[in-house]
Amino acid sequence: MITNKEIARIFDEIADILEVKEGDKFKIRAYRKAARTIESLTQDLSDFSSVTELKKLPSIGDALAKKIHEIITSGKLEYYEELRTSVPEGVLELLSIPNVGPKTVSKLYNECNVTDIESLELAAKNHRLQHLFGMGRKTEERILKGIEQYRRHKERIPLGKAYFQAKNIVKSLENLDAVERIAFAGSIRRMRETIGDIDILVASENPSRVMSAFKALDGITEIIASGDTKSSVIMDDTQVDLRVVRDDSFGSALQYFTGSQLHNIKLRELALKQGLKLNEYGVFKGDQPVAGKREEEVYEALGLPFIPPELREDQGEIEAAIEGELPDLIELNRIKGDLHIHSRWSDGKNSIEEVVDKARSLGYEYVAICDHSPAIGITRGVNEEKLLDEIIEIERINEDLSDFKVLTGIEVDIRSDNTLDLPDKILEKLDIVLAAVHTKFSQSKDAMTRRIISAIKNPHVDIIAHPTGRLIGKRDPYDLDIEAVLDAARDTRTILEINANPRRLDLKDIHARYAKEKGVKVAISTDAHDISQMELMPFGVATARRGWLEPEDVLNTRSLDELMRNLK
Ligand code: DGT
Ligand code: CA
Ligand code: CA
Repeated sequence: MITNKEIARIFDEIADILEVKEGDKFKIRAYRKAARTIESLTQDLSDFSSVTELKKLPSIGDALAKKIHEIITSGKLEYYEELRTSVPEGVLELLSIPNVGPKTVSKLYNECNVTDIESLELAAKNHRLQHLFGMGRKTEERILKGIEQYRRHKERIPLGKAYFQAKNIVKSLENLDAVERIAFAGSIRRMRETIGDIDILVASENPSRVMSAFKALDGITEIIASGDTKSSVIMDDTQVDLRVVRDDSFGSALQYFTGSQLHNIKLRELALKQGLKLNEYGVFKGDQPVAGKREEEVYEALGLPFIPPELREDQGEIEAAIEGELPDLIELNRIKGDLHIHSRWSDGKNSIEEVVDKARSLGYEYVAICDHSPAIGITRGVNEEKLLDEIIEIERINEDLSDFKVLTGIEVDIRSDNTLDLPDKILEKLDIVLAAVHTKFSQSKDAMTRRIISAIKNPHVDIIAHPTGRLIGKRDPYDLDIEAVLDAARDTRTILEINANPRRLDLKDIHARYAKEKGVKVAISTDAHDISQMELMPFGVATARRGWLEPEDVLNTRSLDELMRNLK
């Protein structure tokens, strides 16, 4: 069934296109007016059975009534489909840029050969808009700003950024008297690597109090929707949705709004099969609620164990829950040490002593100092001579430590000619060797796969760090035959890293799961260049959980002795 809102959007888009094409002013106005009428209607247009009935609506004449009738009976509008093909898609996309209206787009398209966002950006940067039709420098700047804003909103936000933002929002609201419970929902609770918008759920008997506190938070630049129980705002370029429910349905609302949508669909089907109804208000047998207050109850009512949010992607978790075969997921408190940390000996900010203090405060039993080798071009990569000094320094530090151990290590560069940046005779002196690619990311898939496998086959390399080299939202992973890499890792007992930095999360969740299936172990490490980054471990653990990993799949859940036995 097509909604009024969708019909209104089609009419608005028709008006936009006509405007770009410098069409008839009256016609354009008629479509806009009709769109507004439709939006404010209380009845569904799809309930209107005839053109005559539709014509009775204000600002809907014969032609528009016929078009609405066509949409509700056939699901589409031929005139609109045709019109859309008459203007390049890139031109229509220009209409989504803030500060750029249909009139401007019309001028840009008809007089400046602007056909998409890229050509508009170029024209504005080269100041071609000013002299072409008298736009001021200010207008050009406004357009460039609009483009930037549009691109930002189109992109999904890296988990790392959204997570800390959401934490701050929760912190600002959780102490209000009106707030009984508060939690993340949506993709941020599932810890997806990127987030479309932040969803937060509150239990309260006083929703209006919660809403006004929410809308008064610092950093809000726009209020998109403001209702009694749901509001949406833009805060620091990110959309934040806040919903308020009663405490007795908080569990079912949390289940519902955590998603994913696909997980929920499957769960609802399962409920129906059992003669139950499942929605955001609870689980019902007939009209009788059987669960709702706690999320665990919702799963319990369906005869299932609790399914951790990180698994809720409809990737077999409901089937596994039915069979009693859910994994016993790894948890942060099982991590006994961080195996990839940079110190001041290369490009890290802190001394090894500071790293040790931080590691102990996190409850760890060991850390590995793995500074960079010289090749990657940073000014302070450690060469052979420096590395020998660093080993001596670490030995000295270990002498003063009782229940803690600093492992000597390196993050040796894998050069594009498949050789390592340091000779075997020094690598063999170290407790742990990480190898990683830092240059020439554009090699062919074959070449890159060979390059990484050659490092995997080195008898001293224990771990491949950030195996696919991606930077989320910034740099794509290099082309790699992940299957061949996993096979080589399994055959040589080489471990693959899950880099916990939320900019990397590399291996990513599905690759981690694939690694487990192939019998390859992972190490979850922060790659900290500053001791504060050692706190990013939870993002790596979340990625491992999304990959269905259990404590035994992860190297650094091992005690020091066991760890040493697992290294080459
Ligand atoms: P995102 O924001 O794109 O990263 O992904 P989510 O999963 O946070 O999606 P969002 O914010 O649109 O909605 C939050 C949850 O609400 C979603 O995971 C499942 C639930 N939900 C239930 N029914 C629907 C529905 O009809 N549409 C959508 N979009 N979400 C629904
Ligand atoms: Ca969301
Ligand atoms: Ca949302």
